[in-house]
Amino acid sequence: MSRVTRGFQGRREQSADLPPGQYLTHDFPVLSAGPTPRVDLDTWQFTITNEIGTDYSWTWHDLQRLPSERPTVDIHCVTKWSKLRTSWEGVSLDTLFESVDSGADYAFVRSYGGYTTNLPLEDLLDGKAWLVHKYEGEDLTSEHGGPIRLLVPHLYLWKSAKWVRGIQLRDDDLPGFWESLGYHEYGDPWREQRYVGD
Ligand SMILES: Nc1nc2c(c(=O)[nH]1)N[C@H]1C(S)=C(S)[C@@H](COP(=O)(O)O)O[C@H]1N2
Ligand SMILES: [Mo]
Repeated sequence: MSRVTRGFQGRREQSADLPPGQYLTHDFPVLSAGPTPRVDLDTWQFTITNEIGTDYSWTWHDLQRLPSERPTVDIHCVTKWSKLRTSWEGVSLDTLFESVDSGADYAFVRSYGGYTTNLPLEDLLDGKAWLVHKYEGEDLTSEHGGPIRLLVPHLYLWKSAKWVRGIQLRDDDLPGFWESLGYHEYGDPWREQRYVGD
């Protein structure tokens, strides 16, 4: 299934597609808080842990057997660049969560390399988030989070954890890396929720 966000209908005023304070870029900047970790697909695992500690894990082989989607979405970085109509390929989080038993409200996302970010669980569901391994038809490069990253395009891009390795489901919210350093806990670009208090 292909998903298309606003901006699909031909050419239009760029400003109408851009959240407040954002500018359009055509290249793809790399923003990483640390070195790029080496992630080997042969040993890659993605694990969802529910609030009572049950683990649900997928290998790369498992992931490849699941239905794949090709979302075309706009992405917005808190450092003010946006890219419109980026295309990706991967597995919807809805597909993974079909087998997960949880009543938790919050998700704490962990990456290989130690990066973390948090968001309400509902922001990962209902067609809003994917584990992606291709960008514009090519394997996702390691600096952009390859082999596999999270994509949550309706929130600022710091929520889209590169080199993602798992999600811990929690009854209480726990701030991730940037959220602990003053970024907004939710990060809606359309409400310009960049920093705490925005
Ligand atoms: N693991 C990890 N994921 C991460 C980051 C990071 O430093 N480490 N940076 C975040 C931030 S702040 C942004 S803007 C985007 C940048 O993605 P890009 O480098 O592919 O543009 O990744 C997000 N995901
Ligand atoms: Mo960012």
